[in-house]
Amino acid sequence: MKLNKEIIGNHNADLNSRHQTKLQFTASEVANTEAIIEKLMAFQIAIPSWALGTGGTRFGRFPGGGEPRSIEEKIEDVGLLHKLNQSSGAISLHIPWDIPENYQSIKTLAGEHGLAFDAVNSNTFQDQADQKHSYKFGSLQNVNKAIRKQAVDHNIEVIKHGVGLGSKSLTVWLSDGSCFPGQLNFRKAYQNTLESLQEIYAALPSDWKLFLEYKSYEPNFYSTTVADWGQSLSYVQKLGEKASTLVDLGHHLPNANIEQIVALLLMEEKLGGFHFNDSKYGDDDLTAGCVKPYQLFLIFNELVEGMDARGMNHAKDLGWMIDASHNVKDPLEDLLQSVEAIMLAYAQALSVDRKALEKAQEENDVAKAQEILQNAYRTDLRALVAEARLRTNGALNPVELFRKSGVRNELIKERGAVTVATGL
Ligand SMILES: [Mn+2]
Repeated sequence: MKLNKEIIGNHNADLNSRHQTKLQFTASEVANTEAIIEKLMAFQIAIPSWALGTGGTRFGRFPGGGEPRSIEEKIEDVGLLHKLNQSSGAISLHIPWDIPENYQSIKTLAGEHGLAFDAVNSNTFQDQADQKHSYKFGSLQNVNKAIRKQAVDHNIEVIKHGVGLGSKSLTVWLSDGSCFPGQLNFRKAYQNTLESLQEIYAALPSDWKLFLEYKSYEPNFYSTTVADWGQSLSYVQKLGEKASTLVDLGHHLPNANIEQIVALLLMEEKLGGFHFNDSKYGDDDLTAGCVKPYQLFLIFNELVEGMDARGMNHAKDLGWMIDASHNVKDPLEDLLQSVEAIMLAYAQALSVDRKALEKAQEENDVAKAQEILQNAYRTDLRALVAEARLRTNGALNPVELFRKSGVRNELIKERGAVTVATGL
């Protein structure tokens, strides 16, 4: 199903006068609204192919209707999101859940929806039906060289699929680790992993990047071989300049200072990309900004400051992706909410009075520094995010239009009430 321009135009016409009132008020409160709107218009967040269907837990899964059954339908769903918010112009594929058979036709379809292919993701945390060796005791770290080679070959195959689609980066997340003390020699596990990563790195095209994602625990509960940003940094520094660390917001131990991690990785020129989500306890994969919106703002505050310090292009120089799962919400509504929360946090960070903050820091004026940050966070900038959508022919209120135009019912009619998207 395709939302046409007329439907979006009518929706915007209905909401426009209220929107203009809010926008004028915001412009009277914030100094640089035009510059912020322009940056928001350029900013794109990749949607992962595995987040378009209902997720689940190890206890159960309660699928919704009209979920995408193929890579083509996943592209159509991301196309719908992009049409609504004009900020979801890329899709991140997961191999082997989404193996493209005909690169050209998939690329053409994505092009019709205005989508690019973001990072491709490998999977050595599950065993596939046609696979010779099991990853039960790890993949790139495995004590068995034949298993390590199988995992390396899989990653190289993922790169080939990515090249076919025009992707420019590979994200590696490893579940490797151990469940019990004594199970693993940590040093040997590190060395095996490094050697395996070096083989994958050697297969990267010259204009590609490798993102090494870390996660503190789960599925292994005693040790994880790439468990935190320090361990990821240690690997990517040894690999070379095409390798960098990927920060997934849900992959930290409770109360970790993620904004500080981000600032230091940027300083070291080793921050490659992001997986946005939110959490209360662990890797909850909740909607971005739904539990800790102030933390999301503080992270963006460091990103904007750090990228500007290095003269980086906000929209292009880092990989921005969502990594979330939806157990009880419509996945498309949830993704629209995540993108909105990310755009809002970015807008708030852009509105921070940098000169005043620097002055307060230099003078050890702690109360003033807090005032500056909280003022930016507490000023309602939703009208700026909406205005960026309006100017790019998106919808003023994407979730409302998604509901009112009956998109989900149309998808159920097309695809059926009982469909299961590939993935988690
Ligand atoms: Mn992730």
